[in-house]
Amino acid sequence: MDKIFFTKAITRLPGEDFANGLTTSGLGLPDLSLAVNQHTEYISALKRLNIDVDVLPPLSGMPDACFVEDTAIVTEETAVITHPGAVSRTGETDSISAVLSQYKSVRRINGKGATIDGGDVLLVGDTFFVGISNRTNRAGMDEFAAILTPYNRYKFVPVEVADGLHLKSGVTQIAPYKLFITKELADNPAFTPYKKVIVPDGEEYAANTLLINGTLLMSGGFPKSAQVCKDEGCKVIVLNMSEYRKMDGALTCLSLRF
Ligand code: CIR
Repeated sequence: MDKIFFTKAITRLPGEDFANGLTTSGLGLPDLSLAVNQHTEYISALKRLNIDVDVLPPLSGMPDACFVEDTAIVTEETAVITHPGAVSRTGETDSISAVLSQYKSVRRINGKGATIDGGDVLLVGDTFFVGISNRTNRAGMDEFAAILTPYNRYKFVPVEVADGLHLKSGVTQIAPYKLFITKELADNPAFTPYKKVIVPDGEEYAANTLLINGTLLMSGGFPKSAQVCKDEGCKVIVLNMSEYRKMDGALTCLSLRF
């Protein structure tokens, strides 16, 4: 989820079975020791930005569990434990629920057939954009909205996700109310009220950025995207995400922030 100032992040190391996770990338098998190094760099970057980081151990038998973002949506008021849309990932949530309950009151998506992944949930101001994707359905969005509606604060806007795994594979916030967004999503009227910076052709993976305490984390290997964001006035840190990309993961997936 995507407010802009945070003090805390929860991450989880990739485990021995990381290469057995779900992927559509066709980029080959990830190298675990390189993935662990990239994870260390990610955590260092968060710490440099004044975030206190919890690093959880790998979850045995759950190769996608390092992508913690999908298991919860953490707001100022509460933590909503998701029901991930991939069956192989539903077992990841109990452990995250136990960790988050140290910090927040915890609610759970548990309606029949309701699925939602955190990667489909983008908060801009007080508006939650929820990707309706292969992982997140309307029942999941409706249950999520019902949990937060009593706080009388948020709007909920569905966005059909035609390309990419999650909504945030194609759009993230690079400055308050300013979106870095693929050409395809930019046409969606849901985003009309915002300033839109278009991801350069061929660099779509770079759309997933992470704005933390005034600094923008971006994936390495996408120089045009980094330049475009710098030209927009962003202070950019580039991180190598190659091994996570092989498993369809990106910057936001690797942490829960609050
Ligand atoms: C999956 O397919 O679920 C994982 N291999 C990648 C999840 C990436 N998560 C994210 O973008 N929030």
